[in-house]
Amino acid sequence: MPRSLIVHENFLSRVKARDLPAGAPPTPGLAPHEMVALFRSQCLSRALDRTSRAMQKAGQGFYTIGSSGHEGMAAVAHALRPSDMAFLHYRDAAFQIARAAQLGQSIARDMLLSFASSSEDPISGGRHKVLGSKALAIPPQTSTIASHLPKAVGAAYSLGLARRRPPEHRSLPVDALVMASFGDASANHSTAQGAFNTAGWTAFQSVPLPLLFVCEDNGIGISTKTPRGWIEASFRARPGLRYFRADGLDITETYAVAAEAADYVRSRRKPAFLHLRTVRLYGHAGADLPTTYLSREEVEAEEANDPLLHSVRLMADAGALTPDEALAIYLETQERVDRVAAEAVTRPRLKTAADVMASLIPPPRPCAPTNGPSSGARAAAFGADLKAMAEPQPMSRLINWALTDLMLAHPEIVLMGEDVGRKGGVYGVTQKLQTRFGCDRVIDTLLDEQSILGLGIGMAHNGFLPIPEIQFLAYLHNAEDQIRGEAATLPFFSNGQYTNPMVLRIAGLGYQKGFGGHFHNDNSIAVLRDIPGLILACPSDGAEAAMMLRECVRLAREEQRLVVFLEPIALYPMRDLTEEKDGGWMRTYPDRSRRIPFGEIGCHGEGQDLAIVTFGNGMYLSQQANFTLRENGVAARILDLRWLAPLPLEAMLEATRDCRAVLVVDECRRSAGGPAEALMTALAEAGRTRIARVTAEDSFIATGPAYAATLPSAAGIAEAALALVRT
Ligand SMILES: Cc1ncc(C[n+]2csc(CCOP(=O)(O)OP(=O)(O)O)c2C)c(N)n1
Ligand SMILES: [Mg+2]
Repeated sequence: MPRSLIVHENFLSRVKARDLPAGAPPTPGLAPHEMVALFRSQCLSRALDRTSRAMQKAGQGFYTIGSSGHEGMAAVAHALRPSDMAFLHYRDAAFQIARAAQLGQSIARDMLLSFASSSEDPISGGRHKVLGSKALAIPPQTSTIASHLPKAVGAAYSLGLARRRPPEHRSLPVDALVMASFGDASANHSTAQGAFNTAGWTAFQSVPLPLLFVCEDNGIGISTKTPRGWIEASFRARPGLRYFRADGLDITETYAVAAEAADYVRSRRKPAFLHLRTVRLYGHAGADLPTTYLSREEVEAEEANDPLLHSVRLMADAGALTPDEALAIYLETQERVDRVAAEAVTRPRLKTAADVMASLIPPPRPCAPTNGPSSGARAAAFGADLKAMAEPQPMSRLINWALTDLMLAHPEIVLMGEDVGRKGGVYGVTQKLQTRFGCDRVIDTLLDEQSILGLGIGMAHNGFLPIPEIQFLAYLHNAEDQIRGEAATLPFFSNGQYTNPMVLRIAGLGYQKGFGGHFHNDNSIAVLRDIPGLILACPSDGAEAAMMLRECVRLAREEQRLVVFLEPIALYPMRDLTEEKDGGWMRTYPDRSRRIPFGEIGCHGEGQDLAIVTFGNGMYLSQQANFTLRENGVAARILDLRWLAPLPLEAMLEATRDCRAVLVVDECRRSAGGPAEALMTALAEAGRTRIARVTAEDSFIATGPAYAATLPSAAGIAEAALALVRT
């Protein structure tokens, strides 16, 4: 017999026999009608679990991870306000149901539509069985363990800043708190540990962070037990994080302790950790049989502690409801859910690729028009730099000025990253910005890339426009799930209702002379190119960088896009093109009104013998190679792709149509997801035959004299170009 049926039969027979589990008397705090309301939420959660399994069996439901045993979360919801943003553990159906009840809504049908993957599912539009609701301030979660915790820290941080500087698209009330729940095994994940540490680190400095962590401790993660006492031992005394503990099987105690914790978090504006004991009924998920790794006695002991049975006892003790009345609610809830489910499975489902992909790209949002800063505000911010604007400058300086103008124009922009503030960045790109805009808007974060990205995502949830920085591309990789798994999927799984627009600046790519080796010269962008919906921009000179950055901010601010702005480190200080002091790679600051539209490529020259298609450092090297080509009578044009994801393939084909040959120059690795692969494919598919490519080797980058040995060179480009035109 399936465990779900055993638990159900147990409930019926034990309630009928008044054989209820022992426990403490009700903790005062909940009125009788509140207890009954919470019990109703618990019953609905339980019924939905059972129905989801039945739906799956009938081929009408597709995902059955359940909440049975965790229904005490209804009492946590009751202790919070429905506007407190909640990033939920996947077992928190009871929380969502109880929150809906706070607003007088029933959410059963919505959730059944989600189980049925119906396109009418209000949260994901049929893309996943997720908890979530825009009206209930519950963003949908991916199933990646703990990955929602860094952004919960970010959202909580945003509350303090929003008090001082409310952004135009603010979504959270001034006195809100943020809640994030997770399992006991998840608490060990490095992502979770990073979030606890960041919360503690922040609170330790008395920076406001109204964040309630809720650990639902059922003692196990799939089949691996959490050592007894581990959660309490590790969280009882963490700096900056107040520990609370409650028995999640008892709704009255859970409510009382959660209310106390919420009050602490809200009034002190400090983070707390609520440790809630729960049980896990039915095993981990649909196909999991707990008896294959736990003894029958262990499984039965958990089942004997069914929280619904505890609620029946507590309500009887409090005189709120008799066991027979409780039983009637349980049965009638199940009947109602079955009835609604029978209708939900008849609703339409997603069918085509276009249906599925409709929410990959978030909808635009209206933004208040801005005329930009007054000349007085600019003069005050730029100071002596204003004069220097008439002179050609290297890229790092022009990016700094573009950031300054953007921050003057858009008060909701906030920068965050390691060393971006006081030091002004490793390469000085963010120099003076903290002096210009204050510590609130240029945040020196702690050293944790997941926390930096989580801060950005969380702040975007509350209407800020984050511009986080990752110090070097190689260090994106230990945090990339925050972009790949979280930021990029949010519009998709919320049917465009939740977004986290941002412009993520990353210093990257190779060619730094005498510095770094691989970890400071990472030339792989494969992990950014394959993320649906993400825009990847890469400028090649300072003026382009300024104009592209403006477009990136517009894309994030107005179109809610997730944008990565990849800054070629080696070109930051570049002044000369071919000879010392020729100043050939410096540019003057383009007027504030000038932007380069998304998808527009750059075209240098009109030669028809050859088109060189490239980007970033490849632009610089190809311009050098062009001198050799001209000497050899080859008329070339050089195309700057600028946008590496999605690649502007149509524009590239159009711009090379009248050229006799096309050479792709790609500083990424030859067979590792660099743009050249897609470009060569597009050219071949378009019937172009005289095509070739120059790429980096499939290698990491060395330090010292061989720093560029594995990368395309100007000489190599010229050689490949001449070979191609002479074929
Ligand atoms: C990063 C990541 N690794 C592995 C998994 C697979 N997985 C899903 S749930 C789970 C166990 C989680 O246990 P716990 O946090 O205690 O939550 P519970 O299911 O017990 O409520 C694992 C390993 C995952 N979803 N994400
Ligand atoms: Mg667990």
